[in-house]
Amino acid sequence: METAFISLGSNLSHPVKHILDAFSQINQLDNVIVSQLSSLYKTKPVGPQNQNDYINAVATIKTKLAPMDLLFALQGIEKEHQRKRSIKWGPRSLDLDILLFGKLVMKTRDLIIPHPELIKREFVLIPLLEVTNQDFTITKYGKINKYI
Ligand code: ROI
Repeated sequence: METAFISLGSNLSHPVKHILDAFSQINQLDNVIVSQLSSLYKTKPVGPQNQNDYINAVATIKTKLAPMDLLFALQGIEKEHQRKRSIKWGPRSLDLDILLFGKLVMKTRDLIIPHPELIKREFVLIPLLEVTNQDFTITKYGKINKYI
């Protein structure tokens, strides 16, 4: 069993519903247990500003799946939410990204772990800090630990 962190984002038609539905769909995947969901955060779009605010969250999961199988499973859930990958940095009904997967560091054409944008994006870092209780290590980028 590995512990992994998934980011969830949506800014189209009832984003809160997309996030909550995705959360229970992730929990229903074979060999995946969701152990925690962060608060839901309303965030300003990064990228083009002529789109709705986003709802973002992070889920902690325990899984026996290999990273690529987890990615395929998450892409299946995105498809069920009619995710269309047409406009770069455009609005999206549901975005699911693998942020961290145990201590794994990997880089293939389809999957990079840790997620390369992770440390640049507050809409990911803030919910991630919440579920990790502000005490975690981003493999490769070093430790962020509560000090006092
Ligand atoms: N901006 C915010 N606030 N939240 C997201 O989830 C998000 N996702 C994206 C882009 C378009 C980069 N901007 C975002 O993919």
